[in-house]
Amino acid sequence: MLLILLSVTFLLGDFLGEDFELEKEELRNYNGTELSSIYDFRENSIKGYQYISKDDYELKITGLVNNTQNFSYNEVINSFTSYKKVVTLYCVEGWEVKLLWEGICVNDLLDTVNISADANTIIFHAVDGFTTSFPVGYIIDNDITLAYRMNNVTIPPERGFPFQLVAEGKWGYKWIKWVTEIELSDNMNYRGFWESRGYSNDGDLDKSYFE
Ligand SMILES: Nc1nc2c(c(=O)[nH]1)N[C@H]1C(S)=C(S)[C@@H](COP(=O)(O)O)O[C@H]1N2
Ligand SMILES: [Mo]
Repeated sequence: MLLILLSVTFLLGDFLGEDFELEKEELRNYNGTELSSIYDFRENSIKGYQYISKDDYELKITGLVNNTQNFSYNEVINSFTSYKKVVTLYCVEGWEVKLLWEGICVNDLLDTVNISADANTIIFHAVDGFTTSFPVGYIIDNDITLAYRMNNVTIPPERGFPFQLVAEGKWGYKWIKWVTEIELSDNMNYRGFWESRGYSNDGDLDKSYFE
């Protein structure tokens, strides 16, 4: 019986790819704080779910940098210190999720490329063509993280595997999922997907999301 169970688990593991830890349940409480479930969200992505293969994945750091970088998934996960934090994501559609995020600090990634002095904007690109941008200072001064786990499990494909930006203090449309590229730019007027459709460029939670 045990053997059958074990082999079924292995087969399932193979089928799903080892990224999605079957054996681990998501955490619903962290240090006394109740968390939402990672399944509590509405699918409203611009092109639906994206399924990124861990083996082919590359995170590129490009633009106004002295040396560009290409990291594999494992390089990102294993080369940098990881941080954990409970943060709530608020979508402009009126729903929210409070989750435990775990990821690396974007600063640590930027340290590897040596940003040019004239870079003032960071544009994040995703596999579905979605983009969003921030002043360099926002990312650096707030120690913004790029998450690869939520509620103690690997971020599932539907929620942005391999990485989602934890854009604290910003509306959900700044929390880019399925991130593939971080571009340093001097274009302070760059506008991302929703920002070029009338949503505020800074996306600050304490202000209206319309401009
Ligand atoms: N690549 C990409 N990232 C995206 C989006 C998208 O359509 N594509 N939608 C954004 C919006 S509007 C919200 S509210 C959040 C939702 O994140 P969640 O699925 O983790 O709740 O993802 C953001 N990141
Ligand atoms: Mo959203």
